[in-house]
Amino acid sequence: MRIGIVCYPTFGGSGVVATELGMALANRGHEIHFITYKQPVRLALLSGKIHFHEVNVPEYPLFHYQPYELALSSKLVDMIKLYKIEVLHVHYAIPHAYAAYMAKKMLQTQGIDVPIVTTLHGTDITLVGNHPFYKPAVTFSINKSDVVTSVSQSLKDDTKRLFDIKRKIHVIPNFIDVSKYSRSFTDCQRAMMASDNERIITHISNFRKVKRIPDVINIFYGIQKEMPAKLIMVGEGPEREGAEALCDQLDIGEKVIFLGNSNEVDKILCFSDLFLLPSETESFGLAALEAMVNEVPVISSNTGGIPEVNKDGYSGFLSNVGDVATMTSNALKILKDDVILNTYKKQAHDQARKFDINNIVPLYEEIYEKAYEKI
Ligand code: GMT
Repeated sequence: MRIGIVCYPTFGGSGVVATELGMALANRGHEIHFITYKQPVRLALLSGKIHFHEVNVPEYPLFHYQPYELALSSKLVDMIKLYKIEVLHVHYAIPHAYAAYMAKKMLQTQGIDVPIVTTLHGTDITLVGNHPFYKPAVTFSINKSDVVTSVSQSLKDDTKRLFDIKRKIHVIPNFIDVSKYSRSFTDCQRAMMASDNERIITHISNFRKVKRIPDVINIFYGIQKEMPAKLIMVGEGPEREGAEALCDQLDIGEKVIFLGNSNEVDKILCFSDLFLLPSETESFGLAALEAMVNEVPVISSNTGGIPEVNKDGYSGFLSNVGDVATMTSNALKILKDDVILNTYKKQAHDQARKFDINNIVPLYEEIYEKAYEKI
């Protein structure tokens, strides 16, 4: 099929899922058109099967806010016509589902009908979309999508609870390419980060409030009191500065490495012993899944969709949001000896295998066919 994909091209999970999905679909013979304001960060290679079309928003001084939705919907109209795109898949409802609906209506006036598949990712529902300033438009555009999917059962329940949605919501969990990850990864440069006797703890996120970055630091503070350890913090965001200050205050600055954004998280996860994800809310927790496939057990909160991914006492442990003491003691339980650690590492990988790309991508293909037939 010829499939258009709209997403945020940055480091967020929704953009990563959209990009990995597009690349997997191209490998399965589909023609993929990414339509977004920048080339997605994980999109390494363009080819005959993968195209990228940039949405430009010219600056005009009259506008206090430049109208991205307008530019996007116009670009969608042009690209759908030019490349005969058969299905449009938008990731993250705001403003993508809205712009897609506008494009669809414009195309209908020209006798073209293109189905819209909207995938809800999390904050578009639980944080941003739920704001009264956006809610009517978000509700409208979800209801106007031809097919709606969500990345977890928990997000589906939240959507039904928070919005008046008439559409059926299909749960299609996020996925991982298990074959890409293996411990035989030849470039695993552990020695660069820590000495042999140190445990390596990792956190990867966009450092927003919802990630509870101070909890990450405080859990690590408890760990390093009991055993030699390093904390690797990957990502950028508004909480980073405060996190650095907290490390300084706790006098653990030497043991915490802030790496900034990385495109190659597997190169960091390959030498990590434990992953921390104490988020306030998380519709899925793709970062945890990426850790698990790299044999890194996860200490997480038990909120949102995380329990659908991380299994308590198997791939790691889950506790209530903010329960730093339990998270710390569970982390120590896993880290205290090599035999236990290796058992959890293996179990984390086994759990991640359930989300293998080969099981999930065909579910999207079925959805596209259904959406196309509906038109
Ligand atoms: O976590 C974020 O703040 C980024 C956000 C995004 O839209 O990229 O992530 C959301 O979508 C990911 C992919 O489906 C999920 O794995 C994350 O759990 C979800 N984040 C939240 O719900 C906070």
